[in-house]
Amino acid sequence: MTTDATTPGVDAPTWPAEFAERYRAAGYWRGETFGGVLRERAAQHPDRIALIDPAPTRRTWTYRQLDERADRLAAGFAQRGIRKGDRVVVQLPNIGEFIEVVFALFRIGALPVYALPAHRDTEIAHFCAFSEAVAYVIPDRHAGFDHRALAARVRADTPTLRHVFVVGDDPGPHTALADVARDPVALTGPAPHELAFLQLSGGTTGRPKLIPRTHDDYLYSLWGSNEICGVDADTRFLVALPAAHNYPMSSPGWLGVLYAGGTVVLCPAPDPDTAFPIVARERVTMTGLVPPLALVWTESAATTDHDLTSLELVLVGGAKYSEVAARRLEPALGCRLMQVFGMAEGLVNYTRLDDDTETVVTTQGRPISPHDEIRVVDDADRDLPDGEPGNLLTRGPYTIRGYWRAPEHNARAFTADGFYRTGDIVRRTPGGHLVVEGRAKDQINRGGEKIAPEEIENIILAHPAVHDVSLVAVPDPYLGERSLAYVIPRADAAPLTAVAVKRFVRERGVAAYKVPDLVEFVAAFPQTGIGKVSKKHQRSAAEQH
Ligand code: OOB
Repeated sequence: MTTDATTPGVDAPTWPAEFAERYRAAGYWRGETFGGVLRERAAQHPDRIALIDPAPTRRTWTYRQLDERADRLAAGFAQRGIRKGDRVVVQLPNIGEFIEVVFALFRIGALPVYALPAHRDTEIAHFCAFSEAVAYVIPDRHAGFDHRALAARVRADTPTLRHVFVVGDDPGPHTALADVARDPVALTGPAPHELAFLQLSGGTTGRPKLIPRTHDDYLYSLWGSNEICGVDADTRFLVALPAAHNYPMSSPGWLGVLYAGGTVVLCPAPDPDTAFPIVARERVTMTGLVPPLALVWTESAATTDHDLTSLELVLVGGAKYSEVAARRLEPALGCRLMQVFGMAEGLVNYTRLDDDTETVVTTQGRPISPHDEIRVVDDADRDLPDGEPGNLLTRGPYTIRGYWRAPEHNARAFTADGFYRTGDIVRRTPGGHLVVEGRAKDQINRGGEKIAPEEIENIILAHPAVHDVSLVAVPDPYLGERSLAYVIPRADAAPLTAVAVKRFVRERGVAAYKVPDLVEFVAAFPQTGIGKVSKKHQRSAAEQH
């Protein structure tokens, strides 16, 4: 057997053999690959529509066309030297090429690293350098930003990066993706137990971690989600959130819908003005939203002229959805609500279609799999009785056993027997549903977008007029949370303004959602008993905002 970067256990811990055998014996790991699944669906129903990209001019792909396109792009990538195990950072918005590119990479066994469209120099340079990426795929421009210039900067600093592929009319100094496709060639491809891609973690540390997912484990999370959500060949799923995020990818997401032979409808932006006409025109049956979007969809539905009657199910997750808001969704949108509480590391919980309304509006669901092991523990890892809030630990057939190339972090983020420390505080109801009560990890959840305070604190600390900084969450009626930077200025430096701090972060090149929403200058930080900054005190002080 050959060993390369796709082999589990090489760059990150993997499931011990006895667990892998158990998951195979239970029928969860079916021995399929993403490339193989698309090939099968194309053989089963070649002319069914797999993908619709409605903007700016409507384009469609049948299963046969998507399959052929993946083959031709894979041949072109392979001809340019992209091999099994190579990492390729993919930063594309919700456009058809995103799906084509990742299936082409799956066919080769090259690993997509999913960057979000909002990521900028700091994040992209890190993903490319840390993953030793050989290629980076971008749009020419998106949302007013020139990705070609960013790519040129990152390429100059990243010796491994040999190719930049550009979707759009003008590739600049890079290669047009449109010129890559070739006549198909025979490719060995990956085995089902091997890595399929690297997903991003929301993160709590200075740098986002990479999450290694295998074909076997991720495909199980897809068909497991499909069974729970009732996804089948008639499902028309709207990808409203960024397609690169784990939630719209797999809960049940565009990958789940393609697995089931349904139709994926891409949405360029998730606001009602953009999404509602597409829902109406394409007869969308299902979508997944974060709570702030669910709020605006619920409000806008009351006055819209667009016909939303095709909607059967809306999933809401990524951040805590308030009970009050949850109660309003079904009557407003005329469809079923399902809450989803998941994480890119694995574990996904759903309320069920046959749950009563109280359960759907007051809980965040229960795990996909009977083999998802759930522990709710105190700070000394002692199990707590049902009903008591505690730290959620989990282990199972689609939850990773370790991050990619992060042994020190893994020692903290996982127990010795392989449970992932989610950092979430939950309570379990007598019916086995989980209720998210809070968070122990140092993270800000800004309407589903995760911010690792340390990452932004490190940037602000580099400002010459800053002595110290602490980033905390402030409650927000719309987003759930926003970020507040408490800054201690240097006594000997010129006076600093909030605007200057925000501009400094923005100019370092990070995703806009990570720029502090609020900045407050203070003389000192509250301390814990052992002299560390007390974020708990800062958070409760911040609640006054
Ligand atoms: C999803 O994935 P990530 O990796 O961006 O974030 C995971 C974290 C969880 O650990 C939890 O802190 C929070 O997001 N979260 C929720 C939640 N869903 C996620 N907190 C409260 N209520 C919820 N319903 O966000 C994600 C991945 C797959 C499916 C859905 C969401």
